[in-house]
Amino acid sequence: MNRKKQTGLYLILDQQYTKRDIMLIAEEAVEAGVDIIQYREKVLSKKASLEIAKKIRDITYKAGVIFIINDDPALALAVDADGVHLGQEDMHVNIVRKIIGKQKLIGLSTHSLEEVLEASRLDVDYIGFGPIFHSTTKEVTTPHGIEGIKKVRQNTSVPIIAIGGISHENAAEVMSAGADGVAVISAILSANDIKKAVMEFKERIKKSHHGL
Ligand code: TZP
Ligand code: MG
Repeated sequence: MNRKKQTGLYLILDQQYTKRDIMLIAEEAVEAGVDIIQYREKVLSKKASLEIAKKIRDITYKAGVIFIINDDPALALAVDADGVHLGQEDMHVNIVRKIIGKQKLIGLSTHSLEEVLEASRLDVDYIGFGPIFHSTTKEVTTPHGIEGIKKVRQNTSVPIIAIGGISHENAAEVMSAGADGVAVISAILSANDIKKAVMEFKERIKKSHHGL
């Protein structure tokens, strides 16, 4: 399952953003057809996050859903996740590649065309690009908008996962502008019905010109 194509709906699970158990959210999201799940943990101990990561690995593995660990190559190896997601302030891609090997995915967050160009020269499997719109989850400066995605698309052949304020209403437009996937936090974590929210995203993505 490693290094398979990173496209579609990318859900970021971070317990900080919901009162509900993220393992239960993972189960529902997987049942509803999410394509990629990232586990992001900035509070818990390594020991506690290992237990959660193991469970989400189990849930995603059975369903063939790509599982990415945020910013922790050791944890990714420990649970045999499909890859690691890195921010600009995290360990360098080349070092992480040495640690996790050739078979696993590396994603890198970018926030400007310059960072996208830099990332495109590295051994990354996808880039996160954003914020596209204003986000209530993360304080953002100036969002790049649809025009920003188009510009980035013209300048890289690396798969682009768009992030920041992605909703049911704008997901298709984001994909049609050239994104390969959309990364979502609040539009799914704050939904009353997780399955319904995931399925609605999948429908909208399918209807985009990108035609997944
Ligand atoms: N990076 C740029 S915006 C953002 C991150 C992690 C938050 C995205 O969350 P939401 O709730 O989908 O806008
Ligand atoms: Mg990080």
